[in-house]
Amino acid sequence: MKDYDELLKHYELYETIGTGGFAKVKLACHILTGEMVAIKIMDKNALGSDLPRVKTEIDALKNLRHQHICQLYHVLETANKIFMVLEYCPGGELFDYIISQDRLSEEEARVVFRQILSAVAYVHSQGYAHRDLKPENLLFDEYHRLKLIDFGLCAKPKGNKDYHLQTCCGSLAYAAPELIQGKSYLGSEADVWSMGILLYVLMCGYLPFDDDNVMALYKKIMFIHLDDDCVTELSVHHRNNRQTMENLISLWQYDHLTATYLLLLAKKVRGKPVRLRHPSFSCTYASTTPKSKNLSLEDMIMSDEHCVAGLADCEWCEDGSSTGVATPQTPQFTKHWTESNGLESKSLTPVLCRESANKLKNKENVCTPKPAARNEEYFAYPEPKTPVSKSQHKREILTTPNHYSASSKVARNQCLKGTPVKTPANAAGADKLTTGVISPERRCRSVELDLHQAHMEDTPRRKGTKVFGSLERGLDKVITVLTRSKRKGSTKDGPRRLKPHYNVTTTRLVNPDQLLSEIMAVLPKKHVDFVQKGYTLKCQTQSDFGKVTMQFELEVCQLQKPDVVGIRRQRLKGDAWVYKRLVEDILSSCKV
Ligand code: H91
Repeated sequence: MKDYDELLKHYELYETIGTGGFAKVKLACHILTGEMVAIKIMDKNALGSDLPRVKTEIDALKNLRHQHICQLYHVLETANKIFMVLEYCPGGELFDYIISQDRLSEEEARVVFRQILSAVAYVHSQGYAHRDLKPENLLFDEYHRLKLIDFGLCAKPKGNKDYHLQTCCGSLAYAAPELIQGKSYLGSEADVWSMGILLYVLMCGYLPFDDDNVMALYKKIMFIHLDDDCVTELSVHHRNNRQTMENLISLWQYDHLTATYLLLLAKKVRGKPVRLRHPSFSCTYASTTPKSKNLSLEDMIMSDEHCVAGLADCEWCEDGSSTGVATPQTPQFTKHWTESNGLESKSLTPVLCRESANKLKNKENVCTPKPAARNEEYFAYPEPKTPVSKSQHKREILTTPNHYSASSKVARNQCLKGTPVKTPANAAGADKLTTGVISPERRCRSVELDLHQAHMEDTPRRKGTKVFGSLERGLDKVITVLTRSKRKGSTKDGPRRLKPHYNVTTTRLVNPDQLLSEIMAVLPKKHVDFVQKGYTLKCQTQSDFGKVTMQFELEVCQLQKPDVVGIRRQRLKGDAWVYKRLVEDILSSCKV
């Protein structure tokens, strides 16, 4: 191993802790100081046309020194390899942290975003643009401080800062419109766009523009995407097919159609049903109607006659069954109200959302209130995190964030003693390799679709928002509290003992073997190939063409206080959002 000779003079090499595109990242210890480092290892022969990317990154990192940028310490080049010795960030990716919390509170988002901003402002001040800003490229150090990594796509235009770039790069979901259009653009401006996406992800826990289909995603980013619900409603209203309707709206003539589309969209944004009213429906403000003057709230509820909208936020639902809710009588009226699938609805009932009901209580307006009849489906836009929700509380009980895991601490201690760190993956069939059943159908994509469907069937979810909840919630399904006596049945060498960490999903289970077998039973059903090593399952998915699309590890571990079993999860390769969906699907499918 000539290539490693020089490196091994100065560093003790431990396990692979990650992969980044064409590189492998290993944990190591700098012998003289005893400090842990991360070493990015690249094979020059495998790099091919990507070699300039590596040079770009090295050049940039040599010029950048900032508290929120991963520090480059040492570069070694041999005949076949390039080694980059980098600051070790044991706190994991910002991406994993966000999903473990669902989303960040405004306070925490502010702390996190300020660090990103200071790193990116510094990068720009030095004449660079990062061009691949995303939560996967921000890691936490042991003090929970963020460090920006992966400068392989960064650009330093020669000459002035206003030099326009041409290369389209980075992750589509975070890419600025000018960049994906192939226009020339300013690198720093493209970074600012990505930071906007990042801020959205921090606060919402999902992407603002997201689609499985690349073309559809492209359209959304360019705002040339028309909202499906609004188009449907307008198509039904105008008795046009969707395509004709889309073409007409896309003319953007700022006529009545433009107004109706935009106002309908504005309603949707505010969480209201995407419904058009019949043109004969008056917008007269109710309090001006003489008849309404002395009516009590109850009178108003019972009287169709007085159900004059006029309220900015008067809403309607299709459920006419509620008591005391007036149903429009006019046949013509009923006929025109439609469900969003384009079919005529049977009975449509005017209802009020909470704010309107409150106004009613303040005896101002007339319309028939229905308590808090907000349609979940329409909450497609960010809701800032509120102090403590029920589910949040539940999660907090289940997971306790910690800055770095036991493994890294053990490694650090051992490094200081000069002992190589071995990551024991012992117990149940220790060191015996068990290969999972490899399904002939390895369509990762179908897994995603199934997942979506499964969740849709499970619980009504918000459209456009998270398809699934937190990993912890997924695990609620596998919660089975086993008796202590059953635990005795488990193998002699138990799973690794780990401290709570946001990459560790806590269960209420006490039997690791049972959880392990449950996960192993679920993986093939999700088209995930795996190799078992002790309590660690090394998982991967492949495309139809046999390309490895994702690699990750699931490790059943033992937690203390509470003394329960957990699952450590680690993404090694693949799209972070696809990984999130898949792992949540796996965990929520575990039935013990
Ligand atoms: N993602 C986009 O996997 C997939 C822990 C870990 C700890 C690290 C320090 C530096 C880097 C990675 C670390 C790391 C990329 C690092 C720095 C630069 C760089 C690259 C990596 C992965 C790559 C591996 C990362 C996480 C993100 C672990 N990683 N485990 N300390 O270019 Cl500048 Cl590729």
